[in-house]
Amino acid sequence: MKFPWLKFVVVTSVLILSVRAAEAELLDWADGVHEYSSNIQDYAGNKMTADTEWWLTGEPDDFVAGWRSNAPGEYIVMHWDLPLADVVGDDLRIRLYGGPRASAQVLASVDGRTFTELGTLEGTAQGDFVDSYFDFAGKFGNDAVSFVKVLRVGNGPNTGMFFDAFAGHVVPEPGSLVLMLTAAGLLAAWKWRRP
Ligand SMILES: [Ca+2]
Ligand SMILES: [Ca+2]
Repeated sequence: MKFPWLKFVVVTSVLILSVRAAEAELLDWADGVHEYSSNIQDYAGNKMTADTEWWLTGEPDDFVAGWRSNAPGEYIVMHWDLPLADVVGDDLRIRLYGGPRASAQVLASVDGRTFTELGTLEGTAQGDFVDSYFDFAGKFGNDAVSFVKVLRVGNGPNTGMFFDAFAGHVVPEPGSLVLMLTAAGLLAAWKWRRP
């Protein structure tokens, strides 16, 4: 082949584009708010209602809802229409900010009734959003998660916590898997025939 570097560039580009497309396709932002305590509000103090649950659903947009200091037992339960996959590594991403002494439990559920703890959230530097990640591995057997709950632990001064968005991964459809395997197979065959 006259331009071996060209083949390298093409193969690498196709692989990077395939992986990017697969990642974008597999990320799944929460579809609804299933349940929440009575005092959940935005940063300006407006209580969340059925009309403003979009503060928490969908992609990150800097619109938030959560709790301020001195309101114990606050919680939010998010819901996904399609069950979430237990992929290799972390499965759940939560974007939030919180006071320096804030903390919360993160739990997940298959049916919205029985919840299993995944880990804890801590406060962040003042006003800074952070992404926290959690793994479903070994917690739900073959059952898929459709509900995620954040439950306030820290209460008192500097324990406010506000959430922007929640994401999991869609269970990959057989069709997209076949497509990716076919692409990988074609690339391998091309490399084999034209060393
Ligand atoms: Ca996992
Ligand atoms: Ca938001």
